Order: sequence, then C-alpha cells, then structure tokens
Amino acid sequence: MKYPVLYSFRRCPYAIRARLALKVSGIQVALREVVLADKPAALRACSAKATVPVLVVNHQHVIDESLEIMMFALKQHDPQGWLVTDAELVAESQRLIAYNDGEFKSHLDRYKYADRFPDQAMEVYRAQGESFLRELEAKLATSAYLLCERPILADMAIFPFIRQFASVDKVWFEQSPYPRLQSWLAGLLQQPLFSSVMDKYVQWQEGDPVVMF
Ligand SMILES: N[C@@H](CCC(=O)N[C@@H](CS)C(=O)NCC(=O)O)C(=O)O
Repeated sequence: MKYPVLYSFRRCPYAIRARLALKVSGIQVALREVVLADKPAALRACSAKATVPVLVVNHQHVIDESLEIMMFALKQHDPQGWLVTDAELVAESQRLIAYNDGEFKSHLDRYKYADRFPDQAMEVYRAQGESFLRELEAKLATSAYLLCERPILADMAIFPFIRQFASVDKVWFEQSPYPRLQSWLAGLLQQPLFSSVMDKYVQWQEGDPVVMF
C-alpha cells in the first residue's frame, strides 16, 4: 500500500478534525470507514485502544490520536497557516483544545446520550456544556475566530464538537444566547473544505478495493 491508511468514522468529531487536516494539507490516504460496533480486526491489530481516527503510515507508523494526525499532516503542508508560532497563541490554543477534548466532551456525551446517564436531566448536562459555549462566545467578541482574525488549529479542532453539541437540539442552539458562536460554526460548516471531508462511505471490509480520500 503506497498511501497511508486512515481508519475513520464519518460522524466522529475526532475523525472529522483529522480528515480536515489531511485534506487541507493535500495528503492522500486510503480511507477505511469503520463501524464502531463492528471494528475491523486490522484496526485492533494496529491500535490496542481501537478508537478512530487511526493513521498508519508506511505500514508501521501508527498515529492513533486525532491531534497528532493533524500535526503530522500540517507539519508537511500547512497552506492555510493553521499552525501558529506565537507562544501565547499556541498555549491558549492547546488549553482550549484540551478543555474541549476533556471536560466539554464529557458534558457533550452526557447531553447527547442523556438516556444513558439517567442521574441528571438532559438540560443539566447541556447547562454544564454551555460554560464552554460561553467562553467561546466571549472569545468571538474580540476576534473573528477563536484566537485571531482567521481560523487556526483551535478552530478546526474544536468546531466538529460544537457542531455535534448544536445538532443535539438545533432549535435550542439557534435560539441560544451565543450568536457569535452560531455564525462562527455556520461559517466553518459552509466551507467547501468541510463538505469535502463529509462524503459517505460504506463500511470497509478486509479485501475491499482501495478507497482514496
Ligand atoms: N483521543 C482520541 C479519541 C478518539 C475517540 O474516542 N473516538 C471515538 C469515536 S468519536 C471512538 O473511536 N470510540 C471508540 C468506541 O466507541 O469504541 C483521539 O483524539 O483520536
């Protein structure tokens, strides 16, 4: 296999951020669409935790963290300048992404799958998640994107998760007191780059022809 292999799942926000970075960097990969309830043995064989996304480069170099896949891609080619060098921006970007992937993701899961977490009502989980929405809304009051006047790594790594939060109850999100966040999200979703990473693929099976992404 000449190309890196990407194990992906269309709707997974971690996989979306990885595909965004791979696509913008122009790195071609062979895509293997995973169904989480029926993970292929080949995925388990290369990554014990078997989460998606996983990128396998040269048959042996396994990258099984979405942010690391983004960095791998952008370090090779970063035509939109998602990687910044300013130390303060880098630190703030890392802080936001860490909060997103940690506390916010946990609130998001509870809000999205509230029936699986019957301790609290859905609205309680949503309110917990909203503290991040408030923080992002405040950031967008001082710049067009989260940390500066153009989208950088933080925007691209975080918006797939805000998209998922918004989709739980679109009517609620559209009337929520976060107008800047709504426009920021809508703008990023309207980018051709986003639609270019959201094509639908059938579940990959061992022996299938290569599907280029
Ligand atoms: N820290 C990982 C998290 C990836 C992750 O948790 N992906 C979810 C799908 S959205 C997954 O594969 N879950 C495994 C499962 O449901 O079995 C990353 O950034 O890549």
